[in-house]
Amino acid sequence: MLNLHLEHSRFVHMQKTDFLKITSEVESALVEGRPVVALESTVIAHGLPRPINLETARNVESIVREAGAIPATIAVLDGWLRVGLKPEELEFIGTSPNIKKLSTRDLPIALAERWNGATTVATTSWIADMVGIRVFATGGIGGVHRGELPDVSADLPQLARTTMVVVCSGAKIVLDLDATREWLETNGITVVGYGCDSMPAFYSRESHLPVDVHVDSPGQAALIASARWAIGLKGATLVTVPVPLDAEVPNEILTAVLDETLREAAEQKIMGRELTPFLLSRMSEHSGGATLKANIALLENNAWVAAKIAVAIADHAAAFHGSARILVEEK
Ligand code: PSU
Ligand code: MN
Repeated sequence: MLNLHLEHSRFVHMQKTDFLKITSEVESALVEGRPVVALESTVIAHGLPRPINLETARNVESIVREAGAIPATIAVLDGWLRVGLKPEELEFIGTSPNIKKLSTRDLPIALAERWNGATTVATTSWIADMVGIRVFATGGIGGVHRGELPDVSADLPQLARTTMVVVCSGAKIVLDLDATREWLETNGITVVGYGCDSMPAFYSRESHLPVDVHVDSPGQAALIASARWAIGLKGATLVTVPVPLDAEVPNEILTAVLDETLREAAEQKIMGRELTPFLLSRMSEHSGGATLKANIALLENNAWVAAKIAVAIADHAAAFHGSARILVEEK
């Protein structure tokens, strides 16, 4: 009894710094208010085939740098929340067969049990928010899956809890896009179309679903996000960017491979955390690599846009502070 009590009180006093390691490069950028872009690791470990996964992860980091920001790839290594990875650590995530896919519910277990794991959109945005990173680039967010069970990605509630700019190409066609769009609206997540009027559908540049606003520059997106921070409104600013034109998957190919892929998942009873990686890899096989090409192109493009938004936020931070629009009515 006594032991248990002592153990308990020790754990109660644990803090986030007991579990968190940030590279000095990312930390000094954050301290000095320079632009940083968070990147997820599930796409590296489970979203893309090898060896193009590692190549893409490296390219995405370089693109963020070229655009003027510091990349902070996030993962869990040996039970540590890691913000910013060394090249050999990135390689480990991209090549080791024992990297778990960690969503929100898994995070405490991963820390306590000292796992190695890749972070999803949900966990990456949570960790990024905790350390004060404001912009996060990914491929596509999770959403409401099709099918009978209401399988809703933890990405959605996490986006509602953290005030982060999340740059993505919408949700994947394998999801129930209408239900996903409704969920975002209900939960107060602002959907920004970056050069588009409809919400992109990952492999497709367009969908029948509206965005809340069309912007044409990183500065416009940055201003919308900053307004959100200024008033303390929780939830993400979801900046949706269409896949580059030359990598878009034609509709005929998409509809053909989609039916086949969803049927396979149902037949093989693929569920839970396996479902999204399964759907992505089967679609790529059925489309002769067309969806994979699109996936890589949009990841790289989103990294560029995210970095430019991070730069705009950093450039204007001082100005926003100085000119906050608090109107005091005069008598
Ligand atoms: N989109 C991709 N590749 C991916 C994912 C999304 O193009 O690998 C990953 C992201 O990490 C996202 C996760 O958070 O899939 C969603 O999985 P689930 O539906 O199990 O929540
Ligand atoms: Mn799920």
